[in-house]
Amino acid sequence: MKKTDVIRAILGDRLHHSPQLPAATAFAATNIALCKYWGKRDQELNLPVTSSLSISLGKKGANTTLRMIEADENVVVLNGVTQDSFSNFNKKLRDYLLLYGSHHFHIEAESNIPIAAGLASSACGFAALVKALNQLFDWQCDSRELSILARLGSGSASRSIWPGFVEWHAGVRADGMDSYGEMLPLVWPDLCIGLVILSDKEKPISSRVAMQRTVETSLLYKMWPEKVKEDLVAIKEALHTQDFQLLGKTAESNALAMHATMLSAWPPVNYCLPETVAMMHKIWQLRGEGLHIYFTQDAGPNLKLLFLEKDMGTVRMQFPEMEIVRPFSSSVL
Ligand code: 2P0
Repeated sequence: MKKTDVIRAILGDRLHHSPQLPAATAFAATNIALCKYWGKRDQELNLPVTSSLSISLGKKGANTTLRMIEADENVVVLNGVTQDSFSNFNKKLRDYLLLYGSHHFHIEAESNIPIAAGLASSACGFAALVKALNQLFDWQCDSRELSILARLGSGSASRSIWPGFVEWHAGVRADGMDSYGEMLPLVWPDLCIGLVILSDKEKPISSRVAMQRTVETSLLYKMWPEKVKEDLVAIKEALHTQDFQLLGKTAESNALAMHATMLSAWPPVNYCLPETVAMMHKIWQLRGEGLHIYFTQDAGPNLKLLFLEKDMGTVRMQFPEMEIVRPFSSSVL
């Protein structure tokens, strides 16, 4: 099945709407997975092997303004800088927008997430773009449909349609109509996420390539669906009972298990730098001394810290360069 088949099935005749507004603007927060998405059952539609669960980062994300233009190509402006039409960023957008027809757009994207922090900029980028398209063409899609459309751009974008805690259901259908993000009706006001940037170098291997290699060659990957199943139950219990230690332990263990599947792929994939490992040891030492702090790691060397507001002062002293996000108060400290 192709992406265009899915888009036709969702939009039907609405695919032929002309713009109903001169321009449309939409925001989507970026998200960090507490239980990770690693591996696809369908590469074309970005259908995952397992479900995953994330937290959206409040006001940290992408704000995208879209208008249709009479031109031979899109004009893409990212944080005030017009992008080269041959850039990867431009190509990804062009390929995605072509799925909806041969129109061209002026796209202005503003992102307030730290550059190169490994904060899934494609997740909030595609989610904001889909929301803006929905408004511009007055498709009146619901959040489930928007999540499916965003997934076609990037898997993790399916979760960025929503704020708060979001579960992306893996689904079983070949057309992916049951594979979408859904917000969990839970809040955790004193939950803090610390963003620590250890390196801003481009990652050596894209997550798309790394996850496929892991699925194809890692013996440990066979255990990954079982691990996710257990972790999803534990994380949901932790969220319902506000058991921070259960949340932190499960999220950290899930991230480490994901990286273990990559290390056992061939050729091996290792996103850690020496600084990453040193920081893990520092976190484990602080935890040994009684501080309730945990980490998670995505497809890059930077760690994201999980802790509660009561420990913010101590954590900040240990990691002075860290940016702190409180997803439920939407304020950046
Ligand atoms: C996640 N990551 O759950 C996992 C953990 C990275 C590590 O989703 O190929 O950019 O576009 O579907 O969504 C990053 O992968 O990959 C990702 P595609 P995506 O957040």
